[in-house]
Amino acid sequence: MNDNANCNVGLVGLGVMGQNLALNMADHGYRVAVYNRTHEVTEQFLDEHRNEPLSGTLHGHEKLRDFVAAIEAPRVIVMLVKAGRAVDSVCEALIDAGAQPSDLVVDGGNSLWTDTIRREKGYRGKLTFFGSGVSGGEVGARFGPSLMPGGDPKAWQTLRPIWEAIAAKVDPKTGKPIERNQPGNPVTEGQPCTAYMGSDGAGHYVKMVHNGIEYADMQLIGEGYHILAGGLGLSSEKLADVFAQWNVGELDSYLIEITADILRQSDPVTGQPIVDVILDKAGQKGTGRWTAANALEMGVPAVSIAEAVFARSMSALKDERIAAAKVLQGPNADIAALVDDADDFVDAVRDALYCSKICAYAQGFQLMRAAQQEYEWKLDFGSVASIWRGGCIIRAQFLQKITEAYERDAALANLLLDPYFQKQIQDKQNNWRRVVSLAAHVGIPCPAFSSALAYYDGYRTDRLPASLLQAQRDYFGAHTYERIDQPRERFFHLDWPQPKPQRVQVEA
Ligand code: 2AM
Repeated sequence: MNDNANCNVGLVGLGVMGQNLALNMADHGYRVAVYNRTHEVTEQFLDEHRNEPLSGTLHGHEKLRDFVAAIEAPRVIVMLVKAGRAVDSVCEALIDAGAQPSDLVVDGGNSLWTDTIRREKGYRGKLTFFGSGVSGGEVGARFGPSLMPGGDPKAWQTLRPIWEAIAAKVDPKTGKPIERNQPGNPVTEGQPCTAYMGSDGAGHYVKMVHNGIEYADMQLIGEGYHILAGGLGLSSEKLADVFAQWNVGELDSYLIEITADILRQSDPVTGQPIVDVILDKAGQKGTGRWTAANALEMGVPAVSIAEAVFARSMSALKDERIAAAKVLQGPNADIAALVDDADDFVDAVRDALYCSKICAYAQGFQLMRAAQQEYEWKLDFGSVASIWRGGCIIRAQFLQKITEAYERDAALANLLLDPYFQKQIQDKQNNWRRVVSLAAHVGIPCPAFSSALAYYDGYRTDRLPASLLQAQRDYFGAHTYERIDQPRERFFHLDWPQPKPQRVQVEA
């Protein structure tokens, strides 16, 4: 035990997320040792927050060895560095600087879950590596993120008091987040938005799926906006009111709320709505792509999540789209001319958005269900939904409904089968179908709306044309098929009549 060791937690990596997480911990009374590779960043950080009303304290260190020595053993060191190589270099450096096998090193970055699995094993005997998803952006990190921890269950017991203190809090009954956005007076009541997800990479996996769902959520909002702005011709100002209204119903969520704010915002340069001057080219950092790739890998039809990723890729082809728009013709039809009652159509788009959102979440949960079998995790889906109710980007009232669905039936095969969600889609599907068909009719792309509808229809169809597909596979490749009148896993092959010889073109 080092006599100078008087910090109860350490934080490495003072990017925006790291800084805010350190402040959040100090806000909750922790004495936080901080370290950043580039020391000026540490100095500047401490300088900027010298007068912040924190009940705990922040202590900067230039040398990693001093940083490690300043933390009470067994140590808890939270790391927020760029995902990838940096995580390993920090771990190696911490080991060199005196970190012990019992010291807990928590990777709070967006690491690939398979890297976390590898690291958790690989660092055993040198340090206790632990992964945690952190969601909520800068403000979440500062005033209460949603935290998705995964790793050794004993290590979780060590981390738990810190994670529960700094996580967002929700009212346990209503699931509504307890808002906080000022330093000092941290929220201590309410249910923390963190829970143990499972061993090794489970936390980072759940965080990745969270981000995949976030991609879908954002794309769905974008499509609703496109249909109403580009199709119905509503102004941004009117649309801001529409989204604000939606935010008091079942769509009540952070992303809908900020969409209303964004649509109300004008460009300081031109005075036009800011959405009209922003280039329509979406960026992506990779977690959505990982989710879609993993869905493909595991054979889970997470179609709306994948379409949301592809929609960003399509948007990125800006120059090609400009060129194609000049030559490729669409239909000569107009939503405004086809809709009698604009308010009624706005409601239909809201319903289409809600139904599609249910499907996107159903897909995300299906994916986690498949992953838990693959990786032998025991994910508690009710708990996953409950910790997403506050703090994170996809926080929404809707997550209370998902929490309740898994409380009703923890082994629910698909969210669509829960009575509440069944009824929602039953009541709203006519509007959903109307919006998707109208969009197709006038040529407005809505890949997430329509793939969600295809997902719903596919999932509820007991006999799909895959029988024909299997016949084709057996015809050209003897891939065999199962029969409806025989037990499963018994495979048959038909000696198909030989294909007719190809017609030979005879020169005249
Ligand atoms: P820096 O200020 O020295 O660049 C987010 O990028 C954070 O990750 C920053 O605090 C950054 O430190 C840190 N970081 C990135 N790569 C790193 C590495 N290889 N080793 C240590 N810290 C790193």
